[in-house]
Amino acid sequence: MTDKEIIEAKEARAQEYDASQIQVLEGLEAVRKRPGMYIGTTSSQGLHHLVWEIIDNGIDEALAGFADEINVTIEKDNSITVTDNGRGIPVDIQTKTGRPALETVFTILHAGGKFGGGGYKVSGGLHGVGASVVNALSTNLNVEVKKNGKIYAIDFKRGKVSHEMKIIGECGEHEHGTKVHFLPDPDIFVETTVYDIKILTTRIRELAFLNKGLKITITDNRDERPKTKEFHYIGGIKHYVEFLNKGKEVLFEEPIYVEGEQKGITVEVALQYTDDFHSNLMTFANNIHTYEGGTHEAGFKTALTRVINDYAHKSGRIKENEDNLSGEDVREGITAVVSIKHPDPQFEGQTKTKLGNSDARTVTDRMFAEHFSKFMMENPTIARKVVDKGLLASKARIAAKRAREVTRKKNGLEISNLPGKLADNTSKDPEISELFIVEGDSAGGSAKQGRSRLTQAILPIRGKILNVEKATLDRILANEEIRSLFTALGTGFGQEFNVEKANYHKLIIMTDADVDGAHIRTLLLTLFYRFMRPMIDKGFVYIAQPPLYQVRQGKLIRYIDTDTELDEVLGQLQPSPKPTIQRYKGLGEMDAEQLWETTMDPENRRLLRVRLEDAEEANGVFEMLMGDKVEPRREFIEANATFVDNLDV
Ligand code: TTJ
Repeated sequence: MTDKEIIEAKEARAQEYDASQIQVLEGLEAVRKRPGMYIGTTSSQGLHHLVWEIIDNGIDEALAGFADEINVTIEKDNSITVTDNGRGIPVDIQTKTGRPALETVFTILHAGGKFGGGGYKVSGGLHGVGASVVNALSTNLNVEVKKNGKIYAIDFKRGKVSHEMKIIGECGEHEHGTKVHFLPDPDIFVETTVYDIKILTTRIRELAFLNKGLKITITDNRDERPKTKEFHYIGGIKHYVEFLNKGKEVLFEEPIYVEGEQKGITVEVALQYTDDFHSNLMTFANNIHTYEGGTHEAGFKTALTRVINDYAHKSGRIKENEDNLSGEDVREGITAVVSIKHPDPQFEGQTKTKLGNSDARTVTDRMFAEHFSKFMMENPTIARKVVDKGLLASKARIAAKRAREVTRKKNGLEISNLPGKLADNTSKDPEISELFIVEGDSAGGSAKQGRSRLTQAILPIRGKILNVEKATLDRILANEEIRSLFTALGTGFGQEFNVEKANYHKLIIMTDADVDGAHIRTLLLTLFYRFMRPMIDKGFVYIAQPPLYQVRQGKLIRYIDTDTELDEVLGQLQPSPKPTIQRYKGLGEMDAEQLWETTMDPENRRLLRVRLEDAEEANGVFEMLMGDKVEPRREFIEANATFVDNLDV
């Protein structure tokens, strides 16, 4: 190279560097301008999303086989520290940018996980690329990397380097790992910057179940005496199934667990049967809960049905001229977790939680069928119980169908035949129509008087509704309250259920703010979870929030939700004249006008939208409270003495 060429090359590199720096700043500025595009929302959910983005990087390193422990800490100031014991993010200078890889990971959009070259075989499809996004949305972010016997550190403020990477100390020659500490920016997360230990713990436990052998700890340094909770499951999802079935009667003690790999796709399935009537199937792809199912779920279901039918035929439990068991039959009472890891997962559907890869269907089907049929052959006692359970379900299904046909003819479960207690609204437009399900006839009366007739329909229900977890289909269908609800809703029931036919796009549960109210709400949520799931998926289910107190001072009236707020307001109202306080023991104590003002008027009311996770949780709580076993129930009530009272969904 001539001198001239060398100078030209140098200039070109400098220009390239300038260009890439501008890109970096523009990239991270875009994240700060439209955080929703990168993390969905800036609500509490978005705040927690930051943690998942960072943890996912550690999990990728664990899945690649280089880390086996991740520690998560909520610091006193609601900043988060995540460490892993992996290889440590590379610190060498990249030729293209002239910057350390460690810097680039946190400043270039989409540079995560795959960190220039190498790359991971399997990585979280929704996450795992977001270290720079977290950086952009944090007032402070600090990283320490241990490798090569040295400790490297770099600091950022709102995404920009504030202290360049340097060596800050030495460590053992074979010590290695990454530590990331970040403080979410309150200018971005205006709603809240407070982390919820329950949300973090639940997902961390799930991640530990889904990645067997990986130890994940969580510590909350905001506590006076912080304790570290450790999640570490050698048996992975097998323990997840045991956890889900805690307190239930099981058909056989140890969950069936199968695992295999094909075409770079690993498949794990764990399952166990309980004496319940419904099925509890959870599927995951690359650690992401695929609520909407997809190809892996379809593959599993087909294989399950096929293998059980094959076995039933071979063992003579189903004769040649008899019908096969249906998919629903063989899934009755099942608790199963399907977890696959795919090199290139395609997520589809409304909430991007439906797996689309067609190879996931064939591989899941084949792997599971192969292992499961072998298991059935080797364990004839269990196999027979599984088949008999399916046969019983099939008989019940046929009986229920007959009962349904008869009932329908007799009573007409049709839209034209609206239940007597329903006070329907006048508009026929489902989009603006709301159905209030109201606890008790007296509150129902007030609601009917106070409502907006055009948009609000009222359906009073009396007392406790049926325990759908323990009832057979024909009993559920015979239940008056449940029939009224489905008839009013107009969706049909069971296999005929069609959410497109819903007469109301808001289904609002309105129960008392006490233990009984919470119980009825839980019962209703369980019913929706089991039999109207698409209504929840579409975000059509809500919970009304009646106030707890009314405080009146002369003409001034205030409605109040919590005891803390009551104290505050009373403090403000001193000294004269003495305010009168009314505690609402139930909705029935409010007159029509008060009920409208506080709980029904779209201008003033605060509705809580029920998410699938909430309903799922209510369902779990419910099973514990209503299930067969007494011991877990007592343990639960003791541990959650106040929980049921403010079951916060
Ligand atoms: C990449 O390929 C070469 C060796 O190091 C690999 C790597 O990046 N490892 C790595 C990254 N381990 N841990 C991380 C990591 C951990 C946390 C907690 C957060 C982030 C952003 C990365």
